[in-house]
Amino acid sequence: MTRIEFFNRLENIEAKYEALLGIPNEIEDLGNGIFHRYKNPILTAAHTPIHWRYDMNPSSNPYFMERFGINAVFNAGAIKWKGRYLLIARVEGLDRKSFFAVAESPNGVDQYRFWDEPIHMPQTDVADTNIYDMRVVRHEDGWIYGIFCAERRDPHAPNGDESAALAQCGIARTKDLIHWDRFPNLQTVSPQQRNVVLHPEFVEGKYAFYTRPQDGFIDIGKGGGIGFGLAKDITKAEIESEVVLDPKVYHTVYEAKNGLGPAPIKTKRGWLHLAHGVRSTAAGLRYVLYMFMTDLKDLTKVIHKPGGYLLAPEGEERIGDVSNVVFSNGWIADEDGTVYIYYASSDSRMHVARSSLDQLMDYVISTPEDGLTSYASVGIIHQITQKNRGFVRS
Ligand code: M1P
Repeated sequence: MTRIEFFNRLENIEAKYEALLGIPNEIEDLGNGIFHRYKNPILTAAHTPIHWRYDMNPSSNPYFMERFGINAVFNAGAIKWKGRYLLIARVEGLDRKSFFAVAESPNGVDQYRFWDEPIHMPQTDVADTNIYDMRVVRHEDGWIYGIFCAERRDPHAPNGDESAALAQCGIARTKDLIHWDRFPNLQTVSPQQRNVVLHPEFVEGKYAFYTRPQDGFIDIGKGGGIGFGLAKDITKAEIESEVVLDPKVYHTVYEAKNGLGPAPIKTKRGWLHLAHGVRSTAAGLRYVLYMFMTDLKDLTKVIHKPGGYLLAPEGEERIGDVSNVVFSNGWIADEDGTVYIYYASSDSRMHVARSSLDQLMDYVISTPEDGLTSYASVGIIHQITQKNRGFVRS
């Protein structure tokens, strides 16, 4: 490749990149009354900066080839920061290792652009192999916390088993989203923890965590459900006892397992929660999003829970590295009551849906609960139908 060809290729790649970042997003028509999806994914592997991927020097990269390829961008935490809508995304290289990187948008729905460098997350004494799925929590102690999964090979794995892993909850905090202090991983009685979330307020003067106790990396074993526990000291957090507040239930969308999404949003009626539920199908696992509300005083008491899912994979969302998955660990409740729900599809890309606090509260409070039988479902339709029969359109 000549020098001219090299720089032509660079310019073409830069032009294509800028065109991608400039595509305006459009909201879908009609929606379902609960939320509106936006049509385009907001972050993909192609959104990662060119200078992360290419060596731009013709003498060391004569073919202008990618030197560090990105496989996917997904499962992003979210926070509004200095008037901008930030995602702290899970970026996964071709080498399968994930890391965190901040991407910023002026409006929360398009023009997402990554900051100059990924986050340099410090290691603890025991090195992680992989880190992912950060929940970003503005805590009332004044810090911004990143709570994430820190994974390494299971130290007890037999020789030859190169897939047995140990998942723990990593804890780090920051004031500027650039410099992070890392603390030891959360200690609980459960051998494995993924999908751990920090509650934004102190509870009984302690740090409160939502957990997901699990016996194995893949096998739930005797664990499962969304748990809750308190830790005195965030710098060496330890939960002595966990209470399961939202268990998995037979023949529901969270039959196989579940896990909390982002930190809950406080409303006048209760804490609004977004979670993912998983069930096994003949085509593999299916991940959907669902919601519930907990009591303002007793955080372990679920007071409202609509039946079924809020959002399930649709269209191209159904296809990716791990197909038939939607997963959320970030949402932003704006000052005007708008709620942006950030979700990933099939472990491949990020999307956004728009709702409002009023809509989500109405959805959670007034949607019938899961009756747990076909008979009960028909009963709900009967009630709605009867009500409609007596209603006169004016
Ligand atoms: O592949 C789907 C998701 O699987 C895991 O979620 P869970 O722990 O509930 O099974 C996570 O590893 C998540 O990153 C991934 O999106």
